[in-house]
Amino acid sequence: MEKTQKILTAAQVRNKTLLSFLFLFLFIAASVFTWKWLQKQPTEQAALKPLRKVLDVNESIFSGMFNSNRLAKTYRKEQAVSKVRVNGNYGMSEGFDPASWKLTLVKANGDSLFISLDEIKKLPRTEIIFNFKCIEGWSQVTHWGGVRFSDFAKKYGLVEETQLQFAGLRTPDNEYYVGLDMKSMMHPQTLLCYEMNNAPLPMNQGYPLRLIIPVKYGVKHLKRIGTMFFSNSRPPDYWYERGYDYYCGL
Ligand SMILES: Nc1nc2c(c(=O)[nH]1)N[C@H]1C(S)=C(S)[C@@H](COP(=O)(O)O)O[C@H]1N2
Ligand SMILES: [Mo]
Repeated sequence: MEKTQKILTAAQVRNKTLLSFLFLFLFIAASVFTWKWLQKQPTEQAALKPLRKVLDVNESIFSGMFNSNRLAKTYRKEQAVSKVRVNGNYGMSEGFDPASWKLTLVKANGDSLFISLDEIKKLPRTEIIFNFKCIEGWSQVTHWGGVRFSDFAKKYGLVEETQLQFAGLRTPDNEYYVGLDMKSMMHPQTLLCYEMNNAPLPMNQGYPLRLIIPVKYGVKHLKRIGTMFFSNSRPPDYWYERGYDYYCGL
């Protein structure tokens, strides 16, 4: 078959060109308008309100899809790095006395339990080697040991507590704090962690106890847990207050 070529007149070429430029102009104008409009919007938790709305909608979609049986990919021991990056030192203040540390566990009725590291070490020990991801864009395969939060909850009779929607964690000096949805806390790969690479957790990695929660980005893996509490409303969250997503799911 022979191809028929349409020959455009000079006037037609001019019209098409004008139309193209018109579309380009409209597109740029709309972008500038949207950008200016966005800048004028109020903020909510340090994020512009419309953007915060997008984060919240994403959260409701992804938390609705959350499946506790879906596990993060795990690796072999040899794949774990020996030089583990240290990132984020909020709440890791100098005056900390590890010898007098106990985990403060605030029960739903307001009573507190004070639990030593030795007691935590008596609970069933488990390990995980997974790819630790920070929202800054780096990731590392790392190896951790500790007790599953779900086993810990069983041992300490946290029945009422684990029916609440959130857990809140904070450092002993209250400088760094995170909030976590209970489904992610009860996920089988979520650990109260006291070992790294088969050795006690180093001080700068959160000694004596940190959270390891592979279904979340690094920000939520709070180092040096001081207090843990439970609630039906979102506990305060350090990076959420500075404009980041609350959920931070992977
Ligand atoms: N107490 C405390 N925990 C924290 C942080 C922090 O600043 N302070 N930073 C978080 C962030 S952003 C990341 S990526 C991981 C880094 O863990 P690492 O230092 O063991 O690599 O810790 C998280 N836990
Ligand atoms: Mo991070």
